[in-house]
Amino acid sequence: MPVAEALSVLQAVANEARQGLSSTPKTLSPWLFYDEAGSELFEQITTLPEYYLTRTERSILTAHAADILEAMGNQPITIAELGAGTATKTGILLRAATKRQPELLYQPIDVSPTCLEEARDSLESSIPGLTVRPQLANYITEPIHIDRPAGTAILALYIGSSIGNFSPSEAKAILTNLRTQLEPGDALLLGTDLAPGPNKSVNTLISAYDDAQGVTAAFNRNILARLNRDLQANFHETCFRHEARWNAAASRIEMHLAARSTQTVSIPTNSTGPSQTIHFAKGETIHTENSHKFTAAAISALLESSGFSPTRTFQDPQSLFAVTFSKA
Ligand code: AVJ
Repeated sequence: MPVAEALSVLQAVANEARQGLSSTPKTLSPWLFYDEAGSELFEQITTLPEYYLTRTERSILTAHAADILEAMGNQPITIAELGAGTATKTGILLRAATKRQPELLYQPIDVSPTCLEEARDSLESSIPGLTVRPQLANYITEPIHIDRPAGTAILALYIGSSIGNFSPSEAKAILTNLRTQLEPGDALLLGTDLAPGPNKSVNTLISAYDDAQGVTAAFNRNILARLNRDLQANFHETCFRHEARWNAAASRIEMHLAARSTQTVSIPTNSTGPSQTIHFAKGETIHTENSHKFTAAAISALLESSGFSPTRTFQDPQSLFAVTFSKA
């Protein structure tokens, strides 16, 4: 049975486009990247030589899956995941958990129905004892609900540096919202990309978001293609240049799409609302993404301010990425 996409997704796309493109500076929300084409481009990004995040987090999870599950104690667990995507890295933890208990419920929560279907199909067919119950939801705009099978503790996952997309106050709101579903004995595993340091240059960061093959540029421009597809807008994607900038003051990579020349774009009247005309000056940008990079102190402060008690942090030897285990 396919995971049904609500009609309201189209309305949400339209609302974002109308609001973000009439703001100064112009913005579009990064969740708009993840339609079918964008989700595929993101999967490609995760295999790029410059994009160290995914493979580094995978190596941390592989090295420490047993430690993480041991930190949950002896009670059987259920695993829930915010922003699960295709959940390829999650398989490491799911497999390790099914070795400790015969049956495991996994609840991936995501805005992409195609990713959720792929996750369910590939995980259920490869991990005996696993039941996948996908939830198509936007955990930013909707309250979260996690099912708790009788007698289980919840291990909530928010990995992949997804939290990096949000401002500090939004990040706190997401974790506080998640915390309402958790009780003593439950835990959160948070994956964060780390700020530049002795073994990590700003250049390493910028290259991760501006790869030589141009996959990230295509991913960024796909947001315009999506508005063309979903709302019949008429963006000329190639008239916008991909830009990745390091904003040191905010400790974040920013992605922008810069108009190569003056542009006028229209979104016609359609079922989602009235027509809109958008003007771009030469060089004007649409800010499409923030990807925050954390220090160890910033991770602890965020978790503590959201009602969690961080107890262990796992890192790769180069301190590129961190996975933090916190008790509820
Ligand atoms: C999926 C939000 C973790 O910020 O690194 C990858 C998205 N953007 N390349 C990130 C992304 C450009 C990614 N996250």
